[in-house]
Amino acid sequence: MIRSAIVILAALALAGTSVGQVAPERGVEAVEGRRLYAEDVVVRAVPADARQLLALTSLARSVWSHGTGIGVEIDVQMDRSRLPALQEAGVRFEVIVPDLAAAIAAEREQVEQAHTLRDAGFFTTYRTCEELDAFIDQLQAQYPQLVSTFFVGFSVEGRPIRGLRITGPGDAAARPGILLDGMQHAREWISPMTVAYIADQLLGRYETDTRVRALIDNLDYYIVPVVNPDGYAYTWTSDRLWRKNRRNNGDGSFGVDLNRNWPVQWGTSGTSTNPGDETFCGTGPLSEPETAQLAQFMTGLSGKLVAHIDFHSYSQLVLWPYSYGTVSPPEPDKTAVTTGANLMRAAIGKSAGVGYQAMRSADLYASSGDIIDWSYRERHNKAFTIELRDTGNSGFILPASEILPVGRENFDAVVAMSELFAAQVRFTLPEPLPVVMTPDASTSVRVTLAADYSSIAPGSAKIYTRVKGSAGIFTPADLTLQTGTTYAGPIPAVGCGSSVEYYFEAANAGGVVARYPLGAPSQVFTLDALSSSVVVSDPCEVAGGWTVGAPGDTATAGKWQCATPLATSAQPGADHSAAGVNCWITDARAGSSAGTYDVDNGATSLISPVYDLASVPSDFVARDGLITYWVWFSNSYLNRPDDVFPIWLSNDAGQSWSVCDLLSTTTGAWVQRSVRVQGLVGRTQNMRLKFVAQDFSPTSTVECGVDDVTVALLGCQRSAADIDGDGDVDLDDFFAFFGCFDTGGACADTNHDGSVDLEDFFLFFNAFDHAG
Ligand code: 0X9
Ligand code: ZN
Repeated sequence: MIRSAIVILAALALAGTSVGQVAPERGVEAVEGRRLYAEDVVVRAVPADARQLLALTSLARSVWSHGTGIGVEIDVQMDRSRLPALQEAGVRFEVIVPDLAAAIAAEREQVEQAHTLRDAGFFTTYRTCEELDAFIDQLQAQYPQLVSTFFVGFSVEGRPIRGLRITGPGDAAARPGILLDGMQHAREWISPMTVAYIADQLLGRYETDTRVRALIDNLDYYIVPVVNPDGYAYTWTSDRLWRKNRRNNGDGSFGVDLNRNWPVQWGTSGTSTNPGDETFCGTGPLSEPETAQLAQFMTGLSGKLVAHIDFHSYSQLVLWPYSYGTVSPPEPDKTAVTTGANLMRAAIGKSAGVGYQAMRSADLYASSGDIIDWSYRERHNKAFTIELRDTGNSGFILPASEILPVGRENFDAVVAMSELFAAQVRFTLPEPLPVVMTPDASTSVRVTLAADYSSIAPGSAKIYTRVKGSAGIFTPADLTLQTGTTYAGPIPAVGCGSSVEYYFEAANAGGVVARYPLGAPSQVFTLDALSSSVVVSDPCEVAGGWTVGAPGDTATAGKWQCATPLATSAQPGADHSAAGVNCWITDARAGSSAGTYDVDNGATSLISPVYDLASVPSDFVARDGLITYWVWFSNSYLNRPDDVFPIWLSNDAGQSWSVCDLLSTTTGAWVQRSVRVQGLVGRTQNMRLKFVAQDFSPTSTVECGVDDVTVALLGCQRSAADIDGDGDVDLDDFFAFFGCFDTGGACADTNHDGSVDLEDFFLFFNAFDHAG
């Protein structure tokens, strides 16, 4: 574990240096009324003691991370002339934004440029409050069946706070509601864009995406992109880095931190009673019209809301209550919010392989008066804060090119979270559902049931199945309780090439029935019965054919090697398989501690040989490809955001890649994972896998392993009567056989003995008879 080279190691703290003796504030010059921050940088540090913390906060022009503590990472904006003083105070720091003014100017140029283009998409650049309001109206006009707009109230300066409600046709009165809001903090420009993007996608996909349709038909979304319109306007006209609202505090200072103004433990932790401070909590709980009216709006929905996300930036985090102090909600809520947060984190990671971290809000830092504390405790919502990209390279000045990727990954999070909380009975999976089943053999699938504020009605837990394409009704079978709250349900045997459609159902003690997937029975899970024909079975005993390293790899230690791993608390002591001793592992050595030979300072890639999934044996009809592998993943230190383990799939020998799997939490064992190829990328003769181990933090320990990779075709044995090889036996085959038989053609040589005779005739008839 090597400390990043840009960290400046200051000399021993000089006794008696006063952090108060610094140059008078500079950089407040403005052009056209806008603050320039001409000399500012952003530094990141972990204060070792109270004195260093004081140095950091007192030298700062603005503290960018709003929880401060000894040993807690902090980003602060300061005039570069103050860096020597920081160094003198003994603070070890790194400069993460070397020229803030340039970053702001570049962003401004992009925004102005994009605004001159008539047909630029809405999400190609940041949009003003007026543009976001117009966007709400445009969505309403475009989807009048699904959207109605609402008005939350007026800001301090009299700007309207507006929202849109999305729900499907029919009576929405009984539908649970989900609230999404953004922009409590003015400088976090990515938040309203993300919230608007989610609204846009929910609507745009209603007609075509069955998951989204099921959500909108069963839920009632309330979406407020801009909670703090005054602060937001001010960041456009005057100060890009303004955080609070624009309350005139009467002492020459402006602004209340809206996310310190909510009534749970108001004014007690991580907040300031000094009006000039960035985290000023206001003169009382809900003293601000923005918070007071949003609270009133939420209360007015009287129990309809079940879940809530408050969007912020930056740090890539999914946070669950509480914020004010290190207490958790009582069960079952704690399990519900941690499940929700981890589910969102996983969904985000799957989108583009970017890691977010899930944790209790106060474990990041404690702050009171936070909206999610109130939303959870007073409105009983499963409430979350999402801190969007990035982790500090751009901070609040996130390039506009990130709007879409951030939108996409968070849209996926909202879909996952909505599905989890929409139903009264919650269904979760103890392991991924199977991706394929053996033909002619029954199997079972497992699901975990929980009922908030209630219990599962006895006898109500069922699995419904039917053969796909039969258009018949679903047949129920009991789910049987296995361990804890995990149930198993039977899937009947079907022949090769057939599929079973299924869904789960259960009622809570109140008799409210819920189904999983949410849109069942029009939306169902499908399990295909297919045989596999193994193409490659690689025990990973030798490195041959594999490639270690890819352009862009930055790891300086812990690179992949094919070897026998030596056990540490983070690394397995053996490969996975009984046969052989080697596997792929990120530096097999153990060293003096678990972190000695782990991955450090970036990513290391392992690329598989090329697999051929296009060539099919003549006695097999292929329908898909299946790649199965065993992996080990260890990620200490609270799973730092970037340190996920993505697995990528290519069908063009590595020219382009799609994420096909992602591990984000320590496995603690070798685990098997399976990926179906079709639907992700097409099946070609140029398939490759890429395993990317990454550790961006010098203080965390990451180890990854790969073993026993199996690549197979999925399909069915070709019937002797399938003359045309199209996978089914029908009249076409019947006529084709006779055509061949008449002329003695090889295609009628059913037994492949070189001659066409009566034996072939009987073999064909037997196979034809038994087919289908
Ligand atoms: O401090 C805040 O309000 C949020 N962070 S931000 O940088 N966007 O200002 C964090 C909200 C979650 N609350 C706590 N972690 N206490
Ligand atoms: Zn914020």
